[in-house]
Order: sequence, then C-alpha cells, then structure tokens
Amino acid sequence: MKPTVYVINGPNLNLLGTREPDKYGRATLADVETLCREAGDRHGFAIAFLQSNHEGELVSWIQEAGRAGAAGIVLNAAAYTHTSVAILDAIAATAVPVIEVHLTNIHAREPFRRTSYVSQVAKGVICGLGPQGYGLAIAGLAGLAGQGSRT
Ligand code: CA2
Repeated sequence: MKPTVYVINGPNLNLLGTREPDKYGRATLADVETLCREAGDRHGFAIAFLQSNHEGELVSWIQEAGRAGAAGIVLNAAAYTHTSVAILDAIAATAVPVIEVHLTNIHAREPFRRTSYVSQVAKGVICGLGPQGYGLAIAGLAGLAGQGSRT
C-alpha cells in the first residue's frame, strides 16, 4: 500500500476560484485536488484531500494523520494559521512532518498575517506561489521520506 499524504485545507478555501480571483486566482479547490493527486502519483503517495471551515475538525484530521502513520501533512490552515494554538498543539503532538502552504505571500499582506502559529512547528513553509505550492510541498515530503526523516 502507498504511504498517504494528508492535504488539509482550512476555512473559506472551498470558495477558491469563485470569489476574489485577483487575490487567490481562478483555480478551484477541485483543481488543487487534481494537482495534488497528480503530484502524489509522481511521488508514490496516496492523497487524502480534506477541507473544513471548523478548527476542531482540522485538529482531528492532524491527529488522524498521526494515528494512520501518514508520510506527511500539507497544511493550508487559512485564517487559523494566524490564530490557532489548538492547531499548533496538534502539530507539535504528531510525529508526522507538516509542510505549511499558502497560496499568497502572507509576508506581503496585512501585518497580522505575518504571524503564523503553524510555522513554529512546521517542517517547512511555502507561500506565494499559488496552487503549485501544494505540488512542491508533496515533492518536498517525498524528499524527506527518501532521507528517512519523519521529524
Ligand atoms: O494565502 C493563503 O493560502 C491563505 O492561507 C488564505 C487564507 C488567508 O486567511 C491566509 O492569511 C492566507 C484565506 C482563505 C480564503 O480563501 C478564499 C478563497 C476565495 C475567495 C475567498 C476566500
């Protein structure tokens, strides 16, 4: 069985491609899922692609990835990136490497977006590259798995 990468998306990302295209582009979340599945195929991963508007559900999926022995988590926690100690704690408690992804460059936007609780416990961070950042994160997890590194 292929190792699984969990791709977890936070609040409002279900609206991708339908609103604010100047900021977030025209790709839908379904397009991002297709991109992730293609990257998964290239790197030998099964993909569990998830989105929720609820903080606790994101926490539960991070825990589930840990229990399942996932190869990695690609996490765009959206607005919870900047507020959620619960998500920070869930990542800190898992042995699964987390790559934080943002479509936009969070350092070039409002000052409050420069604070990321996720970055404090993520293995790596990719932002500002749009949907391709998800594919790069999956490639990065493949590189980490090749090194035998899970932390
Ligand atoms: O750039 C990113 O990926 C963000 O995680 C997106 C979040 C934002 O709060 C973060 O600071 C950066 C917002 C997601 C909202 O997604 C929408 C997509 C289309 C239309 C409206 C919202």
